[in-house]
Amino acid sequence: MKEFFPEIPAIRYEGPGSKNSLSFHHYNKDEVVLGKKMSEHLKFALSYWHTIDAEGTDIFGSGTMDKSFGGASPMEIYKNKVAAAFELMQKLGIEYFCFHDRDIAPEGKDLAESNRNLDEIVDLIETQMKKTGIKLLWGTANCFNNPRYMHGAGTSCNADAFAYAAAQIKKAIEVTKRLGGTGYVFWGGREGYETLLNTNTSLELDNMARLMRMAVEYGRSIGYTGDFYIEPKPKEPTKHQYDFDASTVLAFLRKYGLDQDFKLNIEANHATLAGHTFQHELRVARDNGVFGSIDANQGDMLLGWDTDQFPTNLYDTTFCMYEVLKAGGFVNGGLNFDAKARRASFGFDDIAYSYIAGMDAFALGLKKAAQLIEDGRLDAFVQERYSSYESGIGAEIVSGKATFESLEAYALGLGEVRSNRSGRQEMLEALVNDILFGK
Ligand code: XUL
Ligand code: CO
Repeated sequence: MKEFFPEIPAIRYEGPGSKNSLSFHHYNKDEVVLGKKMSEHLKFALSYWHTIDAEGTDIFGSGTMDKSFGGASPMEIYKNKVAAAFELMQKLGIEYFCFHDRDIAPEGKDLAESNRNLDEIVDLIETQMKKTGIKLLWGTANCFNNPRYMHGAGTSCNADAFAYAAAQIKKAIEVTKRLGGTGYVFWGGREGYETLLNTNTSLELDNMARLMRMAVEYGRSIGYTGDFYIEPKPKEPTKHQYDFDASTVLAFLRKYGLDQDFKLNIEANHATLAGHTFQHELRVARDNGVFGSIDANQGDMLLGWDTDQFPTNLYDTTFCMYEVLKAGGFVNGGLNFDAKARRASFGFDDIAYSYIAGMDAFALGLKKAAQLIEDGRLDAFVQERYSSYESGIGAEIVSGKATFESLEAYALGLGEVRSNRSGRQEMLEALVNDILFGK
């Protein structure tokens, strides 16, 4: 069998002391952290679009990598991509993958041909999955690339585009179900607007909800039992994306009665584009019981777009895993590396270096988050900070017994509020540094 990545060996754990960059220094898949194996905590997934398709193009330049894997015709290329993807995942020890319909098979001259292409490739993927034990984390439909979606898909002003998107999503759900995927993602690729001057926002959002309702009803009718996710993003490609951030998405889901059917897929770079930290978005999801899955990457704080870099920032991976652990861990979700090597990191070995960097950063993040929790001082501080709600007037507020009248009487008796205590932010930041880098 042809080897597509001869420069990448099977990557093994060699421990923190190793100087071999083609080995894991922290990700030790069977190591137990808080009673569970690292691989079960982290559930790493490969993103097909970045790793197997993207060739390093940006708006100023063409590709710097060739991902045709020796194929000549489009179908031959996409068949080779399947073999390449599974070779890579096996070498990296990645147990899951994620794809859009158009990542895995080329579009045909019409929808019927596109569906046939998809079926042919899905046969190959299914065979590889059986052979390797690698699983599908989630599937989705690319309803943003083709010019037919220039005005959006579910939020298009053109009902034909809406219908086409529905047909594409129907097929993508069928494929996800066939491959045993445990998630189906809605990322609103062009679901937003460029100007309010030409936009009926109200109809567009009603229609988006209609599309999502149909997806859930159809999915359940064919026996798909996995999660449905929305992936918030505030902008790019449109000026304003409707799924702006976790809170906006929650309001949308609740307005349309979809909040029992959807969870959130939180992406780090999307969080920072919305002016939030990654941890903030995860916290909103956790607090509202809709934490589902994660697109693991990082942005560049000096750039205003989605750079989709591999995650290497240890504070971010630690606080991410802190939220994940507090949320009870992944059920159907996982950590999908929605990330790509930089355009100038064009070698196939750079793919290995990138995944190793991301996986090690999350392995360290997991261990450090577990230490923060086991250490207990953060939790104890937060609990103590709110202890005024455990007795007296605070307990009355929390239990719902307090009224404006009773609170006024209490406040009149106070004279002044003299019971505030320091928030001790700097002390807590030093505590985190100690746990991260202290020994
Ligand atoms: C785009 C993005 C997508 C989704 C899947 O910013 O994150 O790749 O993850 O459609
Ligand atoms: Co994403």
